[in-house]
Amino acid sequence: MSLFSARQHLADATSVLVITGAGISAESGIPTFRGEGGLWKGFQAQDLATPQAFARDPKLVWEWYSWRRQICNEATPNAGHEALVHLEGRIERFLLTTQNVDGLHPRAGSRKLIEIHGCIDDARCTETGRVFPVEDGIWQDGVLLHPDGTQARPHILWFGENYWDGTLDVAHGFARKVDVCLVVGTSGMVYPPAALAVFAQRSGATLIEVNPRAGQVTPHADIWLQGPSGEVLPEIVG
Ligand code: BV8
Repeated sequence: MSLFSARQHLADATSVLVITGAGISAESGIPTFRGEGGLWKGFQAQDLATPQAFARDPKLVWEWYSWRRQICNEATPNAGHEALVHLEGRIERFLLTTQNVDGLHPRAGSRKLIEIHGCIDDARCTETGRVFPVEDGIWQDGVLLHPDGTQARPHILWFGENYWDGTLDVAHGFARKVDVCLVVGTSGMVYPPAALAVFAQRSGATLIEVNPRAGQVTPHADIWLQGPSGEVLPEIVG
């Protein structure tokens, strides 16, 4: 019943907001943050994904991101990523807001996309704020420098950092008027993005969640499709 109902809502929708988290990339072999074998296992978020951690030990933080970047670059988009590209192609007003930094959505072909936490393939000059591809940087003693020799950091939004202009505010504005908000593969632990789905629902959207396990969004979902996104999304996108 839920699959049919979700498929019908998406078939009738003229505006859809999709919010994804690490779970959509699990079937591509990229560990999630908080699941078994997750990225945080053995590490603590506050030890690595914060400005304080980078100031304390930039080499360790670069090492962690280099290890993750290799995993991401070796992974390929799965049927869930591809289903969202198909959905984008047939919905008049569409926006995909991802918390993921793995680059799999753009590689799958998603274009109406905001990577609110940045992308693991990008770095940012700490002096000028210029964003550039990590591959164009210069590695020196385990830390990356901008081609002009100035220090750089991963272009990733860390805990305790405010969202950049044009990311969460754009997603929030879009969420004010959507027929469907589709939440895929997120525990809903991270704020403010976690509040986006409920905001969309309160503004009139039908809230559909795709996740094999219940999380913070599930109690609010109008429809909870309990399964892996690589299997469920192709079923409901039609
Ligand atoms: C901010 C980049 C204003 C880094 C990330 C106390 C209480 C509440 C909130 C706070 C608090 N203290 C501080 C805060 C705010 C804080 C926050 O939310 N902390 C939480 C964790 C307690 N947020 C911030 O700091 C944000 N900024 O608030 O600005 C401000 C300014 C100054 C001071 C204060 C506030 C910035 C947060 C951004 C952090 N950066 N990513 C990196 O990637 O290295 S967040 C990080 O978590 C990832 O981006 C990740 O995507 C995100 C969310 O995690 P999920 O994607 O949901 O991943 P997770 O493993 O948790 O879940 C995976 C899900 O997939 C599970 O549900 C699982 O069941 C499911 N799944 C598994 N397999 C599948 C599947 N689903 C479908 N199919 C499958 N096959």
